[in-house]
Amino acid sequence: MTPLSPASLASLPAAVRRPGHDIASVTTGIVHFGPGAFHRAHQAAYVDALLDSDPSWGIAAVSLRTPGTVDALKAQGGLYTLAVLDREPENRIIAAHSDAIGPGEGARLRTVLADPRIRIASSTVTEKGYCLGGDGALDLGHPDIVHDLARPAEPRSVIGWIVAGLDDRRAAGTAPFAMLCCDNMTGNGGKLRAACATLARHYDPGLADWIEGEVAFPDSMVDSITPASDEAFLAKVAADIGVADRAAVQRERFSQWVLQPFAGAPDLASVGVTLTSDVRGYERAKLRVLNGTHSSLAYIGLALGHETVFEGMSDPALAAFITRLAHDDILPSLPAIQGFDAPGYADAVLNRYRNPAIRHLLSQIAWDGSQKLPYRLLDTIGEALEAGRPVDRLAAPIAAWIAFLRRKTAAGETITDPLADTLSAASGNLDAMLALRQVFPARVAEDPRFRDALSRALAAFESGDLQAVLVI
Ligand code: CS2
Repeated sequence: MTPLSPASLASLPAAVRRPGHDIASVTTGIVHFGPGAFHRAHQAAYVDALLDSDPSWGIAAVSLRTPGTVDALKAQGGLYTLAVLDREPENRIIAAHSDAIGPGEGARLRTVLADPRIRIASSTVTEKGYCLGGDGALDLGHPDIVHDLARPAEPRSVIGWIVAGLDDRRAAGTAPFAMLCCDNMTGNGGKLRAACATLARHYDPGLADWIEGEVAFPDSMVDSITPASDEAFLAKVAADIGVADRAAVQRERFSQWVLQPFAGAPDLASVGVTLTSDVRGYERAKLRVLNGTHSSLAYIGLALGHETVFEGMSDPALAAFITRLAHDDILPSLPAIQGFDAPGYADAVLNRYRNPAIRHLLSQIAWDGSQKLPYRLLDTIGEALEAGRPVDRLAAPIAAWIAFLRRKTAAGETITDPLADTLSAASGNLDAMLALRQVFPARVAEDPRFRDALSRALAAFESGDLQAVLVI
């Protein structure tokens, strides 16, 4: 089958939405680390629309370790299909990537990062990609950071690359690029700034000061449900559009990007980005309400034998539990934001899970629990304990996670998590789990109210009496 490319655009069915700009006129203004499905479905869709009015913001997609996406983007002239799965489905061709940099092209990346035309660098490398410890600060013992400290000119981590890129620009007297972290972490911009400054300080304190003082690291909240692209999905896209597309992505129609304003930014508001200095409130609401209930659905739903988010929400007892968790336990932990209807937001989020066109695997959401749960649930639990609110319901998904780790360990199955070996070894013993400070903050782990609630819920999961959990 012919691959999708600028040359094959003309042959696509009329219903396929084409780019609104001249692809050949686009130049690179953004370097993006981690061009996975989420980036291609979310940020790139905003940039694709932005290019219609300003072609100087094309994206260079960087993936130095895994070649798949970069190879596909190169072969397809940067084009791919965004399948919007909703009541009114749509196939839209995204043409936001003007360059792609893959394994073995580190020297070229260095040159691109130094180019003054690059005004933004951004990243979606998932929580674990930032090499942070349990306290949210750079983990100086992380093997990639140990490497980058020893050989800063040949970085391995994304932090090392950002610092090297900024170092070159400072040396050349070029203004820094703004660095946009687009991952699901509380205070993501501030965390990335601190991590970059920490690494830089180890070999050049002047650079560290410059990074802290001169480089913008806006906080952001990103949101759009984007299931991974599997072979069945790619085959459906090929059948729909009549050409092969190895970089196609799928998502719901809903998409939100809330970003702190920064100097030199393009007109992102014109393409639907919300620019506000109060990103924290949105970020916290999204992480706790959406990602918190998502992870809860994943671990409890898998224990109940469900496969997808839609299936989990079609189980009345589980859906009722998740609804109580959102309204009664998570919402009380959110600060009031002016004009923000928190209960309405929670209902809208839960409704998005009931989209029958989206097949979002619970097993995908269950990846990397050690990296996700601190932001998604443990912060909420810590605040509930401090305020004297009950934590019985909130402890249930954590117990479900531990039960999940035990099942995987017993079955000899792979746990997809950077701490897999540690988790596997500790999961059999609740005290050993609670002692993992990379995951459980002391204020949560050492509180008997949490420990009791957790061990009661875990006992229910172990005995298979899941109804006892779902009626909490
Ligand atoms: C999900 C997120 O995989 C996961 O852990 O919770 O990817 C979620 O779909 C997005 O954050 C939605 O914006």
